[in-house]
Amino acid sequence: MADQKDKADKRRHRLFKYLRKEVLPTAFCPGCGCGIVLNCYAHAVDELQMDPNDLISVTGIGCSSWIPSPYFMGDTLHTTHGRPIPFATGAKVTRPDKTLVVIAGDGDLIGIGGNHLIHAARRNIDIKVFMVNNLIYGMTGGQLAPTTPAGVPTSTSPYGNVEHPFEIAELVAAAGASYVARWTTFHVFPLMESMQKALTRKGFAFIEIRSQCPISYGRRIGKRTGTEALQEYKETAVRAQEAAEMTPEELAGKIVVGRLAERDKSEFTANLRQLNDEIRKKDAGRRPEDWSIS
Ligand SMILES: Cc1ncc(C[n+]2csc(CCOP(=O)(O)OP(=O)(O)O)c2C)c(N)n1
Repeated sequence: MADQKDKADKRRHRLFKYLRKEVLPTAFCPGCGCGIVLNCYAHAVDELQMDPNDLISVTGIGCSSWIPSPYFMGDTLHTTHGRPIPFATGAKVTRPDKTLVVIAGDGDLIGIGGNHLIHAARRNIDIKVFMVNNLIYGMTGGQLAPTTPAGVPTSTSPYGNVEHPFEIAELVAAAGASYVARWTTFHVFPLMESMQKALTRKGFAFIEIRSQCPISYGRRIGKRTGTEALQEYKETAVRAQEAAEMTPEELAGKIVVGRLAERDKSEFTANLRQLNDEIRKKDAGRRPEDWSIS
């Protein structure tokens, strides 16, 4: 028993170095999934034995944006709502030696920031995006998001949502990302392994993490606790291989989890650097009056 406690203490102590202690405990609501995602991220970095100083974690605005900033210890950029991907792109272009990680919400990344997400996937920029999808705008009190399921009442659709939600992981895969997966906060070990894969794989990597928001979302669908959401994830998750054999009717109400895409393609910032080097070599010694685009 004492031995077990000792091991647990050591582990906790090891993971503490990834947290900004001066801002703990977190401000997340009871039952929120953001703490689970933070835990998985710290474990993923720890198990890879990455130096947190080699990481730049970037985020936007929202509850899930607090996972990297202020809670994760390391270099962080807390940017404006919807814009973490452009900031991360700039950082990657100027500091290709760093691993760029974006952690933000569905409102941030596919609501206001949707265009940045699909174009970063298309360009295959070497940044890792972990999107916490709680199906709502959590921080601002539960407004409709582009991920909110049809029929669900929200503060801006009190009689129920009349829109169709995005299937974001499938959208990002179709846009050309080199690695795409979906997990939930119930699937902590596969999620952590998937984060490790994303962190070590070159190119644009995207993980959609279905996560619970009992306060702004759960209570509107009669699920007021985090455990009810985890139970739902456990019961409705279907592995991608199994889902491939199922009909759309059988898949209704299910969450397809696992790896959804993996492909090799050239990476944007490397292509950009190579082109820059070639042009510099070619143009060495040319005077401004010699410039012409022909
Ligand atoms: C330009 C701009 N528009 C709107 C807002 C208000 N706002 C802050 S957070 C947020 C939504 C957050 O939702 P999400 O990204 O899903 O994160 P969550 O809080 O659910 O984790 C909005 C609309 C803002 N801060 N800036």
